[in-house]
Amino acid sequence: MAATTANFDVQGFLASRSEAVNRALDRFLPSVRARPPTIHKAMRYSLFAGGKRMRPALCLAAAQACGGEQADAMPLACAVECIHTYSLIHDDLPAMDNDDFRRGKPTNHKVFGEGIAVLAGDALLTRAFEIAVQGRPAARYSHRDMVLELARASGSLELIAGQAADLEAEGKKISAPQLKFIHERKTSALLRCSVRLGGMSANCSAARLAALTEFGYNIGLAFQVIDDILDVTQTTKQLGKTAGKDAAVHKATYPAIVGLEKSRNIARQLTDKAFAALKIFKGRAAALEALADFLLTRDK
Ligand code: GRG
Repeated sequence: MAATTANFDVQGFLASRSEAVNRALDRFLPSVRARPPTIHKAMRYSLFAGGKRMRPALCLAAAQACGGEQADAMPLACAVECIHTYSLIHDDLPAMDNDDFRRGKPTNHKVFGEGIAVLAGDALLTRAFEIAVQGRPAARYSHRDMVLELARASGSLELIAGQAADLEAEGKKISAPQLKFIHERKTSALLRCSVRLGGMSANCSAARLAALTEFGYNIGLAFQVIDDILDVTQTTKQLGKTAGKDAAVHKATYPAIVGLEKSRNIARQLTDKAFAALKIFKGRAAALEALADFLLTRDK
């Protein structure tokens, strides 16, 4: 645990930021009365199904570390959450992971059918870009920079690359470096993008942006290692999504390749690297440190 983390109320931070993010998302999303209502109901169903809101919280915490205003970071925080939720809806489809539960509820396609679930994901992805440009640009970072950041993180060299490589690895034996390639893209890219956007909204210096990039990269990798550990150690009820799935489909994961104990050590080491990257903030990054610690010790 980092020195400043012990006194930080991370649960309180997450609760207050989630509330603010949910209010903003509600404003940014079309009403369920907008025609045709089904698509807007489906978008809102998954978005408000109760995720942890880690990416927006990280975005807002990064803005805070850089001395920024929450209001300037909020559209970017919401945009990232929309992209994340789209990726979950599509990942759960029968053509991909074929899952029945997500965020403790039946998956989007189970409720609305596959066609609408595909469209709800598409609509959340495109809405994200509209939302991202609702805020103020910063002196060093234009809306173009922010949109590029989001597009790159979610495109075919990052998030989609990770998902495609993951799909292709199914049922195959893959090496630890191949697994790291998948994790860097499938999970780390969007987490890294979240903190970078928070920093950009606060007009951070190039050195601080580099520090946030290093921090986001490492917590992103740690996040996925922990996710894989939880898939083995927790129940479906606890996770709100199907547990034990990785082993059932012989998915390559860190616990499968190096075992649970070594996986825990890897997550710890990655989190330590993330902490080290925050030195430049000289104690102003308490929320980021606490969130990294929370991610490491989370149980769902
Ligand atoms: C379909 C383009 C496309 C990408 C899918 C998100 C994803 C990529 C796959 C889902 C499976 C998975 C293990 C992804 C890695 C990222 C991850 C751990 C997502 C779950 O994030 P949480 O735990 O979810 O933050 P909540 O529901 O709390 O927001």
